[in-house]
Amino acid sequence: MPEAAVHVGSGKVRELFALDDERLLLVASDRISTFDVVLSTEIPDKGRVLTGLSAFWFARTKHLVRNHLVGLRDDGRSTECRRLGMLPIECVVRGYLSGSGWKDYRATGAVCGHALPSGLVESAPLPEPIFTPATKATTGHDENIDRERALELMEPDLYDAAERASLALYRFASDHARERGIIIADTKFEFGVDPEGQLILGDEALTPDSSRFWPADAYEPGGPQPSFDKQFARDYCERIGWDKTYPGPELPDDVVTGTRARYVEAFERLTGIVFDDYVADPEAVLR
Ligand code: PZK
Repeated sequence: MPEAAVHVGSGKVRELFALDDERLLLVASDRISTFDVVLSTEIPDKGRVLTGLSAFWFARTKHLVRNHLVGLRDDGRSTECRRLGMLPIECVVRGYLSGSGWKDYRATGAVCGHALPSGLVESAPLPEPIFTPATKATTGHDENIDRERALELMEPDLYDAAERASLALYRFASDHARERGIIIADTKFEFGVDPEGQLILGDEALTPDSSRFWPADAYEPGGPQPSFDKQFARDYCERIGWDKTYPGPELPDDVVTGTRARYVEAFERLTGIVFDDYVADPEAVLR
């Protein structure tokens, strides 16, 4: 008999369990957060979409960097992974100017020590993707930092390896996504090291929860862009005048259905796999 899984952590919409000393189980729920609040209404299959997408990218980027994936459970929402020592920074790559990157640029003309050309507008493409690390906040928002600040927390060789791997992963995935009508504006990776000190990609990767996915056909720099997956839910929240404090509103059925369809559409476009085929056999994304 295998030992029972021990709960070791909670994210906003995910749970983490220890299977043994070497392995963890990452479980993605159907919860959704908008404007930083987790809503009481779930989006059916959202956890499966994110788990399947992440596993798809892990399988296709092994040539760029090793990753923690051991296997997918039959439920399609649970990932068995290697237990790592996690790095103390979030590894963010930005190809477009949005979110805190846009805020920092507007205030200082730079993002995380990267001086940028003047005159860029909100959501503009950057001349080339930039690595913009952030601290891991336990409460509130992550803080953008530069290389020097990051090196107060970790070894330069490991930082440089994480930067190189992050940029390579972003270039690979953003090219793949752009050919399928999705702009990955930015994305966040979490790396760890194995007992041999090797850099390993962990967490979820290149999902709509860890990235900004924009529909390419609506892309119009000069302002904020619609989110590929969450825009129906965000529009509804704006329409009813919610003040964006806890608790959030319940979502009506048409908003739930529309949001679910967008998650499934992102999955099918990016993986080329019919979502029902993934549900029938999650390992379809690994082949
Ligand atoms: C790890 N998190 C974040 C995610 C949560 C918390 N392979 C790994 N080894 C060791 N630690 C982690 C991982 C991974 N992935 C990830 N915290 C620790 C997190 C989801 C739910 F509660």
